[in-house]
Amino acid sequence: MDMEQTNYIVKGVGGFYYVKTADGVLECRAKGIFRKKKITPVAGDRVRVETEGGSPVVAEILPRKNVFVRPPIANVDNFFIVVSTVEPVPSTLVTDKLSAIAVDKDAQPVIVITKNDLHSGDEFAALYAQSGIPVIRVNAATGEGLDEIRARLAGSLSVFSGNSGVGKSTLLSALSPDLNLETGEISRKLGRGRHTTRDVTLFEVCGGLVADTPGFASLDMASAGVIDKENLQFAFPEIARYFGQCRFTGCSHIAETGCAVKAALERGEIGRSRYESYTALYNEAKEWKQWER
Ligand SMILES: Nc1nc2c(ncn2[C@@H]2O[C@H](COP(=O)(O)OP(=O)(O)OP(=O)(O)O)[C@@H](O)[C@H]2O)c(=O)[nH]1
Ligand SMILES: [Mg+2]
Ligand SMILES: [Zn+2]
Repeated sequence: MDMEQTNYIVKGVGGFYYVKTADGVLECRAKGIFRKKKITPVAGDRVRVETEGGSPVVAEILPRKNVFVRPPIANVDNFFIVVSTVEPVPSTLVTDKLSAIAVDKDAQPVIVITKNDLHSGDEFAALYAQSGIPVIRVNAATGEGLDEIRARLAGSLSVFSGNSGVGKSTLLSALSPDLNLETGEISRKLGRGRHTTRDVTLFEVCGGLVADTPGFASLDMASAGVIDKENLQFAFPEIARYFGQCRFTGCSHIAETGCAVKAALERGEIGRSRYESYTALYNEAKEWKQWER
């Protein structure tokens, strides 16, 4: 990512794209060609801007490193999965699916556990001890964990994803107090309900770009994307480690004999909940393939 030289979309709302340029943020429409090709520009896209009838328009999207459906964002380096110890309680399946999608798209997943002041996040963190996925416990009040996150933000594009109410906006405000983001408490006073962050928006934070995103309900997870069943094993770093060691080539690591992954599971080298998520996502991918045919 080069924040100095490239124009990038900060936010897209209602057919308008806000593009950060050397001359400030421009409000742009997109050229009709995108709709014809069914390409939607998203936050994080690096773009070329032209003037059409006196107004700036997004004329071209530069090649993407990756693009996510949920949340909609492109060119992601760090995919932070924010979970809270309580209210809402974390789901291992949702967390594992998001992290697998991140790995599959060549982004670095990082799990962040908030609300450690209300309940210890140690138990949830322990599930990832062998996963190879970094876990950071934060406490916005004491500042614990914030520096570890800041160190990952510099020079890259990061996104905070996770359920509504886990504290993504609160965390971003703690990292960069002058942002003044809307969080749950404030909106409750205004009687607007819990879904406080409405759009994916990029902010310049700690020498990088960070996207705050609207939280999702766990039910939305089906639309987050599906990883091909053949590729799924590579999206779980602790499973990928055993690739090529099973008796059968093309082993699904579900029911075959001589499976190195199942042996590692029995030895305790792979977390039980992680393996359960793998099998759930494998079955999902299998059904999805049938749908497609
Ligand atoms: N006790 C405690 N409360 C927290 C912490 N982090 C966030 N909260 C509270 O949790 C509520 C939701 O926080 P938000 O930051 O708005 O959550 P969000 O993930 O941005 O939610 P959406 O924008 O709806 O996706 C607010 O009332 C916060 O004050 C924490 O570490 N400890
Ligand atoms: Mg928010
Ligand atoms: Zn196997």
